Amino acid sequence: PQTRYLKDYAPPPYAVSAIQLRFELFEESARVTSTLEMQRQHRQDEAGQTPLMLDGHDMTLHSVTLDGQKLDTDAYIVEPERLVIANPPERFTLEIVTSSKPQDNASLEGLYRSGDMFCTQCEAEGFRKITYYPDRPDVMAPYTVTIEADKARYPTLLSNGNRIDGGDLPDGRRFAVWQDPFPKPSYLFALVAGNLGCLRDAFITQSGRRVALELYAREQDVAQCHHAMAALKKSMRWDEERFGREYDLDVYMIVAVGDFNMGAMENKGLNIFNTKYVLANPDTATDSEYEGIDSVIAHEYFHNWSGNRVTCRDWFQLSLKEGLTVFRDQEFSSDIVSGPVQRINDVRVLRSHQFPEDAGPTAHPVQPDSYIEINNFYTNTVYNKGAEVVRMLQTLLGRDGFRKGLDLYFERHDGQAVTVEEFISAMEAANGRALTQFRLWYVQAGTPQVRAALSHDAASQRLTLTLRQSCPATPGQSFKQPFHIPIATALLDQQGQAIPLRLVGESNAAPAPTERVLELRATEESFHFDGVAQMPTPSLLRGFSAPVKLDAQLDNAQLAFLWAHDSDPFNRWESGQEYATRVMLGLVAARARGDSLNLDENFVDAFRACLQDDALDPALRALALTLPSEGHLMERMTLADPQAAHAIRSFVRAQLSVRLEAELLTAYHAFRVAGAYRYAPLDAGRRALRNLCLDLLLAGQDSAAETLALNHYHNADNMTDRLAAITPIIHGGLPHSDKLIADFYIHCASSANALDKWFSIQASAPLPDALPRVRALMTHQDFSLRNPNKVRAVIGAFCGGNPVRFHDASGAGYAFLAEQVLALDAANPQAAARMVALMSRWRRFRRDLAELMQKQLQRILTQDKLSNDVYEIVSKSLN
Ligand code: DPP
Ligand code: ZN
Repeated sequence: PQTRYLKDYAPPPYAVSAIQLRFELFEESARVTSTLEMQRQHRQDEAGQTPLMLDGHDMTLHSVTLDGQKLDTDAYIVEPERLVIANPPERFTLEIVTSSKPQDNASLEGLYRSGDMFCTQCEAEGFRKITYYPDRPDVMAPYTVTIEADKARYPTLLSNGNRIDGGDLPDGRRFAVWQDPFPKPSYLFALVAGNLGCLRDAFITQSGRRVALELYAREQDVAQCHHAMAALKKSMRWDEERFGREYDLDVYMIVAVGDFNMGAMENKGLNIFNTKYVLANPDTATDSEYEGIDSVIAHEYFHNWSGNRVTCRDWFQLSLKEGLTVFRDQEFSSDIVSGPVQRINDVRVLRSHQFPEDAGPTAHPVQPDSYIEINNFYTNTVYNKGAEVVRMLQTLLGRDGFRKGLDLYFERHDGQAVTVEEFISAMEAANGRALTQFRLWYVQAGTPQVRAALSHDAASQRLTLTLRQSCPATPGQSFKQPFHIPIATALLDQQGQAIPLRLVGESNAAPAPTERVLELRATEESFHFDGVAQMPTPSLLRGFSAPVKLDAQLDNAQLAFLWAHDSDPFNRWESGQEYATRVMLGLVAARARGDSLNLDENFVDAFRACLQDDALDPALRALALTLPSEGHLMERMTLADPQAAHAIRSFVRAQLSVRLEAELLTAYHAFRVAGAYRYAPLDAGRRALRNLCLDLLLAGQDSAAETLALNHYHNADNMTDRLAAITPIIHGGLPHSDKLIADFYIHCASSANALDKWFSIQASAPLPDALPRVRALMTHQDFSLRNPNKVRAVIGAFCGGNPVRFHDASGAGYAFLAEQVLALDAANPQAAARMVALMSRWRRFRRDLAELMQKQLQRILTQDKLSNDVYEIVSKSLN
């Protein structure tokens, strides 16, 4: 496989000024006629020739016609991945006829079938499976698309832009013509043909234009589209109000598709969504899935500006659109849910997925400089760390400065395909501020570490805060330059009040702020504050102002103090997590020594105080009382030991259950939500806290608690509560487990999304017979290896969400994963690569486990016909 490098970028030799596509869809094949208006941009080789190279594969080529002349087969070369015409004229019209078999396309890339419908997925390089084309984002063209299909089976025919024609054809067929006036790269092309129901609404933009909103799904699923429709309207209004961005076409369409590799896709005017992020009703979706719909609908909508109007020059710039758009959707969710809750959840995702990636063999910068398979770079680094980098810009420039920079970026580059550099330049120009050192966040991989030390001089009432940064080596980058790191800082007195922060030398004419963003640029810097009477408790990196690992050198008493008193809600949560982590790591060490285990009374007291702190909103309290995950504990061990992490987390849960039984029971009853279920953030917060109490009550494994959970289950009128009630029963292997699995199936049977939860709750149960159960689930009639949601619900839930059983010392879990990766790879390489990545950090584990994982990775690598996707992940992992 070939590696591609950012440094090799060259502009496209030919531009496309217009493309017309005609799709003739049949049950056995799809025939595509593409007509391209092309112009040479420059001369290339010494002979003055500029060969035209069009990307394409997995198709049958029927004819090539240049300026009306059908070419002989010796006038062009067909290679496995491209079509080459040696020296076409300066301007020409090229017609290419190809066909493919969508019904056999299991890669879910290009044109494929999902159930009874035809649909497409072109990002990143799927368009080349549809027709021969310069399939790169810096080739932009206006599209006119004609779709012809059987009228009875496919009455709904959709593509990007506006529908300009349509009608009946002979032989019971029908056609529709779509025109997208906005030039776009091929990755934003989309087509859908099916027999679909539609939920319709409308939106009036800030300038008074009416936009038709259409959500398409199978007829029986249309009733589940209302939440998504509301989310779309909220997103459209929000982007106008916060960023001044208005929608541009007359129609905005979303289609829900059951078989989809990603969450959703922002095709111009015609988003295609995984059903998981569109369909919801109280019986099928949990509170957090309702939130997920809000954020993914917003994300794809926001791409219309950050991605579509201004797109990427090449795929090394992927974070230009993804990091920025994730930041935008996080800000949206923060406004509609709760700022602190959203921030904590975003940081949890970053820490549990991106930090490990940044510390492993596939670590790469936010702007990667090479790749083998671009599909492997839709990563937490590009998305979530990319969003953190954009957020730091907002922190450094202020909200207004950031907005000015973004306005200038859109103004300068509307209709263009650009790079990260253009984005930073616009921020600089709009703010009159150089961001030279800041650019390192895009090109250096790895999570920086920051160590903080305080010293206080009572005589001069001066406090010195010293910050020191470092960054571990990552593949290909052994040495790192210091980053430009914003550190939001407060100092708390003994009552938890933030004291004024006056830097030495500052005038005291105006009152000093109680929170400041300190900018760490050198390897080590000290900041001196005047007028500090006593040694304060530092509250650093407030709101997680930078994606770094902070060691503030606090002791447990200080952590408990911040957990109870910090006025920054993020740091309250953070301090509780850090305190719990330390207590648990202490127990891991005790267990290793063979000592008896004892959960510190101070920790139990602090936990109780948080549970009973009615000043803390229930959603935040639920987060603050959620113990760090087994994965988080493993990250903090020298060598990860899944068995130890599981044993200790279970021990702490069981201790809390017994020692706080009365308090948990009181809270459980106090946070009942009155009335019938509806999704609303405040209700969701109460449910989260109540269900956390229930979960802890069951960790003690007594039968009274099981009865409580059974009642909770039977009284539930929604998926959130049902799942909360049965998870601890099924995961604990309690007496009613099997009966509940059978009963829950009946609740889920009519919805694929609900069934995913029925599968994953079993696959993630940390019981001794987990693997045989998983194998049995894979033979269930509702399971299919061809459906990515099911693969995630079973294989993903076991290998990624059940560490103690996946990492069984026998190695059976690893052998199972390798077997599934190979089975998947033949059909859907993207899905296979995602799964195999679960073993990529094998070196982090206990020696015996590491060796077993390594063996399986080696076994995979010896297979012939491995996809580039899997090859890249496995070879990098073994390096
Ligand atoms: N579906 C992906 C996203 O929206 C790719 N653009 O992030
Ligand atoms: Zn995106």
